[in-house]
Amino acid sequence: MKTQELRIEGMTCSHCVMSVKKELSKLSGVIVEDVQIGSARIQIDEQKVDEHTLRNAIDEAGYKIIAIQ
Ligand code: 9UX
Repeated sequence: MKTQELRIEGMTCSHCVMSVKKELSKLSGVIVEDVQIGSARIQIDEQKVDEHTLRNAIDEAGYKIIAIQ
C-alpha cells in the first residue's frame, strides 16, 4: 500500500466531501484516510489501482484531480 495525496478541483462544500469519499470508497484497492475540501488522502494498492482509475472516479463524482502527490 502506498499513501497518495490528491488535489481536487471543484469541491466547495461538505457535500462535495461526502461525494468524493463515497466514490473513492467504491474502489477496490483504495482505503480512504481523509477527505477535505480540495483534497483527499488515500492509501492505494498499486496492483489494483492506477492514476487512471483515480481520475475516472473523481470525474464520476463531478470533480477533477489537478495533482497527485
Ligand atoms: Mo455543495 Mo459540492 O452544495 O459540488 S455539493 S458545492
